[in-house]
Amino acid sequence: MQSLSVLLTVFSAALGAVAIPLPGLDGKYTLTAGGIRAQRLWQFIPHAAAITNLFVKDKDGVERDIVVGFDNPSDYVANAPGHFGAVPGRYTGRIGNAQYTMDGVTYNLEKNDGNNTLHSGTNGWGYRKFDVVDLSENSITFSIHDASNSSIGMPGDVDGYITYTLSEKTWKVKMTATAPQHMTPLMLTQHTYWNLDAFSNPDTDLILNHTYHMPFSNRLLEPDPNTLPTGKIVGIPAGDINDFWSAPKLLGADSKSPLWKGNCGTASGCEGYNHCWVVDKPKSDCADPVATLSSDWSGIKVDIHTDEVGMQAYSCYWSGGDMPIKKTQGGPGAATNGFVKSSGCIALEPQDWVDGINQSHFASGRNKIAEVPTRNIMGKIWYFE
Ligand SMILES: *[C@@H]1O[C@H](CO)[C@@H](O)[C@H](O)[C@H]1NC(C)=O
Ligand SMILES: *[C@@H]1O[C@H](CO)[C@@H](O)[C@H](O)[C@H]1NC(C)=O
Ligand SMILES: *[C@@H]1O[C@H](CO)[C@@H](O)[C@H](O)[C@H]1NC(C)=O
Ligand SMILES: CC(=O)N[C@H]1CO[C@H](CO)[C@@H](O)[C@@H]1O
Repeated sequence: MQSLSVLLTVFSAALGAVAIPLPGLDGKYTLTAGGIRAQRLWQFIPHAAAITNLFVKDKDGVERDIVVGFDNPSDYVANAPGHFGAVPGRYTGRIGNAQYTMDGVTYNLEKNDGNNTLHSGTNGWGYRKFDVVDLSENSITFSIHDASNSSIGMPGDVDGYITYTLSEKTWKVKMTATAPQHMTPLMLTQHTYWNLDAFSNPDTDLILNHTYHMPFSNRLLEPDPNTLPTGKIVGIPAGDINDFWSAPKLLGADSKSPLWKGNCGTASGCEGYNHCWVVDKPKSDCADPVATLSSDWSGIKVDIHTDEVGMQAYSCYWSGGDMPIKKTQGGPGAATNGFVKSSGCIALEPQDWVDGINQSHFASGRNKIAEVPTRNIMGKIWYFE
């Protein structure tokens, strides 16, 4: 079985300025690893430091582009709210009632998700063009200078660096962010949406027949009707709709349950998943993935390793059918009508606990997000064999 493994670690690095290399004619930066392919193995764009294409061979040796996105880089700009393959920042996820209090000062944010703030508002990192400050055959580093209050209500400059590095069987993502001037909310993630069949399965173009497993996650942040954590951390009994810990389970295993609709937000009737699970990983199990997504049809598997304490998974309920799939996806005989459907993909986002900036009681000092001026985020390793 092909497999991908993702490792999340903490790094600290500062990079000097270098000449900015240009992308290819298609507007994308193309990296190759280990000489497996001459071209097009993995592609990235400066908008949101996003990954656009990721080709791996399925169990029959056919190459599949297993990440969701667009052919044309300009479509990532037009569809920025979706954060396709992107790095949201400087504070990913929702902040309740678009405000938080830090050192006795209340800061007001942009309400871009009902009454809440999502991914730092409409000038968050997912809406911005990064610089490319380093490029080699198998590695690319993006940088962003996020000036104070350019995400409204977030004080102090932040400098961020995102490095993607490939080896023959791995993909690693290193994220660093530094706020030298002021305490500020800092939380990053990598926001890739997956369909491990590349929409080419003739029987289904949905994600519901993918298998998912999170062995260390038998608790989650209880969502309110608008998918904001209530502040309660609830246990997940074996057999529950949100149980992916007791055994690997098809993502659609409970799609006929009356609980399916509204499970990820009763206000919207969101069907499926959009939750932040708690990752309770014992140190002794540090080599094990915290999440595994796989598809029997393609035989492709993604293992995610992380030392973050949360795993957000969103099963694409709002993919309403108006987003065309890429030309590199949807092979002959595919079930798809050419568009990503609701429940057609899943975003997996290793990150800290959502709204921790506003939940002082969250365990293990999660509210320290406001107090730690440097927050280094994640690395991923993928491998396939
Ligand atoms: C936003 O807050 C206002 C005032 O409290 C309330 O009337 C409204 O229903 C809220 N909207 C949502 C989507 O929760
Ligand atoms: C941040 O920007 C908003 C919108 O432009 C403005 O209303 C607010 O006063 C600014 N805050 C600070 C501290 O400059
Ligand atoms: C989903 O997978 C099951 C086996 O795990 C198979 O019986 C079923 O036909 C599949 N459904 C689709 C729509 O592919
Ligand atoms: C700890 C804390 O500041 N909690 C706040 C989170 O946001 C809600 C909604 O704005 C407030 O009511 C809480 O006081």
